[in-house]
Amino acid sequence: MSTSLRDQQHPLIRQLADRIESTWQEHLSLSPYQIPHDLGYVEGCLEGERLVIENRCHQTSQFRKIHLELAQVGKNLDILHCVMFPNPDYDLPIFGADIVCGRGTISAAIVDLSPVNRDRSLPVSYQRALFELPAANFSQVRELPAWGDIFSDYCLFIRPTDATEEAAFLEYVLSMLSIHCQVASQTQPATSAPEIATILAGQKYYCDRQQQNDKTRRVLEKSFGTEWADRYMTTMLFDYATEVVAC
Ligand code: 18B
Repeated sequence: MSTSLRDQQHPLIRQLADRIESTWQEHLSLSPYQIPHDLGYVEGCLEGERLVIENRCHQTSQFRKIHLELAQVGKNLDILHCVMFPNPDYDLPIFGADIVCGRGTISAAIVDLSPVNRDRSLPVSYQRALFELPAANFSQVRELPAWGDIFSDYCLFIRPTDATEEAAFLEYVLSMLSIHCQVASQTQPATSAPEIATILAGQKYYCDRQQQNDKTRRVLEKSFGTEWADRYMTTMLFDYATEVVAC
C-alpha cells in the first residue's frame, strides 16, 4: 500500500500514524492479518465528495486484530482510527484512538485503554503505569457521548487548541500505547472458560457501543450508502470474536 494518503493528511495524523506503527514494531511480533478482500483500500464518491480509506491490519499472539485506518473525505476531512482487539483469552483492555480533523482544524482527539472485564476496571499493572504518566493540561476537554460508558478514567477526549496541545496529545497516546504493548507482551492467556466468556462479552459490548457512533456512521453513509456503512462498521471497524480461535 502506498503511503500517499498520510502524506496529504494533517501533520498530527501523519506523525501519529508513523509513530503508532514504529511502537508496534518495537514491542510486538507482528504477523499479517487478512483484511476482507474489498476493504483494504476503498474509494467512494457521493454528493461530489470523494472518500478514500486505507486500512492496515496485523495480528500477534496477544491480539486478534491490530487495526490502523486513515481516511480522507474530499479535501476537508482527515481521520485516523486505531483499535487493538486482544484475543479473547487475554484479559487485556482495548486500546482505541480517533482523530478527526475538519478543514485543517482538529475537532476531536480521543485515546483510551478501555477495560472489558467483569467490573470494567483496568488491571492493576495498567493502573500503576498510567498513574505515573505526567498529567498534561488541555484547555478544551470534550464531553463523552451517551454511548461512551465503555471508556476508562484514563480516557483523554479533547479538542487541541494549538501545536503544543497537539504534541502533548501525541505523547500521551504513545505513552499509553507503549505501556499497553509492554504489559500485553508479559501477560499470560486466561484459562478458565467463564473468564474467557466474560472477556468475549466485554469485547462485544465495546463493539456494540462503538457501532452507535452516528457521527462515524453518517460519514460512511454519505459516500457509500446505509447498507455498506453498516457492513463496514460491523465487519471492519468493530467486529468481534464469538469464540477463541487457535492461531
Ligand atoms: N468520529 N471516525 O474512526 N471512534 O473509531 N469518535 C467522530 O468533532 C470517523 C473510533 C469517537 O461527540 C466524528 O465531533 C470515521 C474510536 C468519539 O458524539 C466523526 C471513522 C474511538 C467521538 C468521526 C472513524 C472513537 C468521535 C465527529 C472511520 C475511541 C465523539 C467529530 C474511518 C477510542 C462522538 C467531532 C460525539 C467522533 C468519524 C471515538 C466525523 C468516519 C476507536 C467519542
